[in-house]
Amino acid sequence: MTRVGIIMGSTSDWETMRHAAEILDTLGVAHETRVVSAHRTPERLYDYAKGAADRGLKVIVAGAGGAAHLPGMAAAMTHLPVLGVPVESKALKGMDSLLSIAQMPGGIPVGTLAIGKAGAINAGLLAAAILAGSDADLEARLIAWRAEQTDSVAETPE
Ligand code: RP5
Repeated sequence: MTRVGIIMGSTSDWETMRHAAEILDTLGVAHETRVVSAHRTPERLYDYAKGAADRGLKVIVAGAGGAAHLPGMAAAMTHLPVLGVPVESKALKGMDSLLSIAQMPGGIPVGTLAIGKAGAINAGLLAAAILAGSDADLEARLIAWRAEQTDSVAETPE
C-alpha cells in the first residue's frame, strides 16, 4: 500500500525530489510521486490533499521553490504530517523557498527540512522514521541503513 505521497510544484523540482523517492525505495517504503502546483494547479492540490488520508497515505513530502506555498497549503487541507523541502531557486538560492515553507502560522505545522538535496533525502528518512513507529520491519531496515552509513565513514581523510 502506498504510504508516502511525494508532491512537487514543477517537473523542474524532480531533480531534487527524486532523492526523497530514492531513499524510500532503498528502505522499501511504497510511495507515489505527483506534480501538484499550489499556483498553477490549485484544484489538483485541493483534490490531492483532501483525498490523501482516505487513500491511505500516512505522510506527505512536499517540495517547492520560490514562493513555495505547496507544503503549507497541503498542510492546511490534511491532518497528515507534511514534510516540506525547500527547492533551491535561481534568484535567491532557496532562501525564499526555505522561509516560505518554515514560517507557517501556529496551528498548521509543516516539518521543514534543509534546502535542496539534503532536505529531500532527510524528508524521505523522516517519513520512514514516522512510519517505523508502527512498522517493526521498517524500523529494523532504518536502523540497519543508519548503521551502514556509520560504518561507511572513514576515520582518516585519505
Ligand atoms: C515553483 O516554482 C516550483 O516548485 C519550482 O521550484 C519553481 C519553478 O518552477 P518552473 O518554472 O521550473 O516550472 O512553483
